[in-house]
Amino acid sequence: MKGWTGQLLRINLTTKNATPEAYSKDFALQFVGGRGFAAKILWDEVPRGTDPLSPGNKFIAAAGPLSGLSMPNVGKTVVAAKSPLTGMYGDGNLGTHFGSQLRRSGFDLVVIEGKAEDPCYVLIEDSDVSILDADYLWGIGAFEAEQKLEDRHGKNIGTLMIGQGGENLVKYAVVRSMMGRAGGRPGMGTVMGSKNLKALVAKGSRTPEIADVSAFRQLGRDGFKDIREKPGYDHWMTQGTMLIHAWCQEYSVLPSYNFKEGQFEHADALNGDTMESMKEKTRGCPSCTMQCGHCIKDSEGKSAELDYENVALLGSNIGLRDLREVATLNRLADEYGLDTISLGNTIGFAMEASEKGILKEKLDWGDYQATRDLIQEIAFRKGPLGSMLAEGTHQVAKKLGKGTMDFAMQIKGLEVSGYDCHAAPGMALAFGVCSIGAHHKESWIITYEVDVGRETYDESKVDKIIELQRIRGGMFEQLVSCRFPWIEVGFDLEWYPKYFTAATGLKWKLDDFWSLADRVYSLVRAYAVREYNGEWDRTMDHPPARWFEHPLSCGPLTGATLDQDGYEKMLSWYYQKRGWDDRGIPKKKRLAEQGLDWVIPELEKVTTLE
Ligand code: PTT
Ligand code: SF4
Repeated sequence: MKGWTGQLLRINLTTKNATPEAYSKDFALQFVGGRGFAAKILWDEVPRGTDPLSPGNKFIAAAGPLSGLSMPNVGKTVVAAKSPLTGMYGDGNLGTHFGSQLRRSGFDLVVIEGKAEDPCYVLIEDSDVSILDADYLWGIGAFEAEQKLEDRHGKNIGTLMIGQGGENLVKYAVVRSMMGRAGGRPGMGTVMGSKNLKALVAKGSRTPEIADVSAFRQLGRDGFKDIREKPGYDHWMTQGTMLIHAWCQEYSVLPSYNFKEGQFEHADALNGDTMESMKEKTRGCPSCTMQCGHCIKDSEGKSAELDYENVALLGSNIGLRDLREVATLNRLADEYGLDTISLGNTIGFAMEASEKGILKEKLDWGDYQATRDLIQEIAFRKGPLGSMLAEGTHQVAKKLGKGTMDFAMQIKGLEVSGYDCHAAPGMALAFGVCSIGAHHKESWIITYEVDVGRETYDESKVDKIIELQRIRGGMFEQLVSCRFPWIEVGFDLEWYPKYFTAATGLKWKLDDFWSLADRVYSLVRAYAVREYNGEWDRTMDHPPARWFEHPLSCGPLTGATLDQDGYEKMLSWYYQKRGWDDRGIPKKKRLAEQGLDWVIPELEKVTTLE
């Protein structure tokens, strides 16, 4: 098998055993890498009802068949586990040398099981695996921990680590790497923390074997050149994801005041131009010519990286108007390893609950110092408020009651990313049916929707959502390659089957990747249905009540809300096109067509299938 190493590394932290395992060719062909590998293993090996924070959960870091090869933007790794935030399959995709160093050690993925008795970290050096004492790392932030690991194991290592948020089991703790990369929104860092696992380090010396070395080398060179010559490339390099900020304000989708509004009166102070005027450097993932991490000096004089999502959720969504202060909050989230999107949502929710007198603590919109303190309280679970907010908005709203669920901006437990949908039914549906909760990563339909007409509830929008899910939530997550070359500068999708063929020798077309994506979508959905244990229905795919019931009160779209009937109509189309029943559960026939008949007996233990 060329392209893949054909090996996974299984590490049990309870027994301290590390075992290399050959995986089958069928596993490689059916699931390819990244999300596909992780979903299949979690389905097979983490039994229904497993507590996500128990030793029975598994933490997986998975590369793909292109990881570590000389081509654009493959310096990423998928981290996955059963999520403590949603109770379903969860994952994220972050920039790191870890995946390529793991492959250079001879493995495509690592599966961590059990729980260490004391804080530890794992060092993988080719086939040598050590479980080491993490006493000197536990309790410190992700930046410092990374520095210490580099001091000890050298500069060119691949690392995945957690901050104090993961250690203290904040439910939305992420995995960190490279002094600025973060991934695994649905609590993948929390799962590491629950295993007393501070970090994973890999350094390898082998070169992954591929089918056609010279063709790959040429394609790699051509790909980098093509990206740099794209007409949008120079523009992208000025602000990266922050380019979208001004657009979001213009079209009333910029989350403001816990998604009450889609415009912010101080948006100019937070937008990409402001960021650009303060920019001190750029950084990003390995093997990337599009470095999108733009850093400014924060309000405490330290360097902090800004992305659109971070600025939207820790800026306008909590009523904060100073970009350097936003940058400080962003840096703290990075240091503690907390997901900025869930954090900004949770704080915005708490501010609104405080405004309404439901929370007794006083927490005003835009109060920087109170927010700064609160982030620390959340990371360390200090005090009743910090500890409560560490659970995420869904759990907090359940606890508080009094109608707070209506403005808890989450779907299936995962907080909504930075696009207000009062007047964007397509984007609302994209959040609603995203396989891991309300994330924009799978189907970012918002710019398309604004172009074609945001007031319509059309079947064509549903088709677009599925098309984007196949590309973004599918091919890029299985190949573990950054989607930005394609979506941001127009790098043609046809490059990817070419890279895949040169690596593996398999002559796949884009359609083969779409079938793969559909298979993994059905599997991840089946996983969710299984874990809901018979309680699953279509309301799980509903966005927060706020977008239906509380109209925008400012800007050109004042009065806008979503229409419930229109939404249901689109949701039904989505289910029909996916081959799922009207509860959103995959039908037997579709599962069988997708080669997933083996999930049927397990699903039938919790529900009836059509
Ligand atoms: C992603 C989510 C995003 S999506 C952002 S900003 W974005 C937030 N970034 C955080 C951060 O930073 N620090 C922190 N403590 N928490 C953060 N939470 C948020 O996490 C990221 C880029 C970005 S920047 C995006 S869109 C793209 N995402 C990709 C993806 O999901 N798949 C893929 N194949 N390619 C992608 N390319 C882009 O990568 P999650 P990164 Mg991230 C500081 O993983 O869990 O999906 O969360 O990986 O290396 O930081 O790159 O406007
Ligand atoms: Fe990483 Fe950004 Fe480059 Fe993608 S474009 S690989 S997220 S630095």
